[in-house]
Amino acid sequence: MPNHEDFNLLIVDDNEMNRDVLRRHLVRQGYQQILAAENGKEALEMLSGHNFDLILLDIQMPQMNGYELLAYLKADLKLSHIPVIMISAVDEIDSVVRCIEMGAEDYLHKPFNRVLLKARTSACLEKKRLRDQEEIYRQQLEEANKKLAEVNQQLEQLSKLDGLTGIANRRYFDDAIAKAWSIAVAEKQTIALIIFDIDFFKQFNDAYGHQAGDECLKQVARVAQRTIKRPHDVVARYGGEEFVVILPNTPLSGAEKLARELRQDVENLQINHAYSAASMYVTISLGVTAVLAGGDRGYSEIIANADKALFLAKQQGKNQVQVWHDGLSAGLIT
Ligand code: GH3
Ligand code: MG
Repeated sequence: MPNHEDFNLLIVDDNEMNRDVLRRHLVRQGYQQILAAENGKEALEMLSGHNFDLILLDIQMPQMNGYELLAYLKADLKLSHIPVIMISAVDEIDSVVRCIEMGAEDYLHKPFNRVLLKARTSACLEKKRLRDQEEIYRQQLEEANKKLAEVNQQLEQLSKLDGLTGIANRRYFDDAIAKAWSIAVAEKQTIALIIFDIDFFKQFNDAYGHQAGDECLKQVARVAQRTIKRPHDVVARYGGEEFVVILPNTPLSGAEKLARELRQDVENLQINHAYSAASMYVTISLGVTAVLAGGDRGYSEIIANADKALFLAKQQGKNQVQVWHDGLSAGLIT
């Protein structure tokens, strides 16, 4: 609980004697930081340079009277939170009601009762302190929630990335293919899929070590990302040394072309592989398929078909592209 001396008080009254009497009372109650203004204009100047916790405001003043200043304060977002106690010789119920309706916290009649002044002043300040504290907690909570949302977003991102290669992982792929498929169905578009797998990778690991194997996976992932570059395309590590590419709104011919480029790009990396029967370098085999989304088809069908094409590519000697469309393999394309 703060001490009385921590509060900043502002007295607004055109009568010097009134100001002094009020100030003396407040000082006796323990308040130390008290400023006084003799009219509305001076009060507004003080308000722009200080943070006040309470304003004790006279009603009858020349130029800007207490009602006008009160209206001004309550209309200003930066000042409206400061409690105002009206102090007036006007002892009319209408005036009290008017001030309370305008947002004054309380009302005291002049000449005021010292005990009442003390009780109302400290009640107002305590309410203000609680409101300020609440506002600080609200801001802290808001800040904490913002940070939490950022961390959650980062976690969500990380949970969808493959730890070794940094590209999308299987989980990301599972979500992405479902989304891409429903868009393709809605737009009546063709969606293509490439699944590819490093040839003789077991032999590569056995011969050059697991670390070299990891490095090779990273390089292949990088090259795939470089080759597949449309914003909605997705390259993901499907598992082990197998990768998958989603190509939304892409015809089979386009997907074949990309698959051939990809095969060439990987071979062009010229990662030595003396134990491959397909090439002197690390190579990949690719299965490609494309389908017009819709009807009673689901996306599991294109995954299965691309897999079948990949199987064929492996069977036919590896380091090649095989295409699958609607149940028929189109044969060898290198
Ligand atoms: P194929 O030419 O028919 O594709 O045969 P392959 O040897 O490439 O495939 P196989 O399935 O027999 O072996 C795959 C190897 O890939 C075995 C496994 O040790 C390796 N592998 C899978 N994931 C990783 C990885 O994260 N890092 C490394 N270094 N090797 C991996
Ligand atoms: Mg392999």
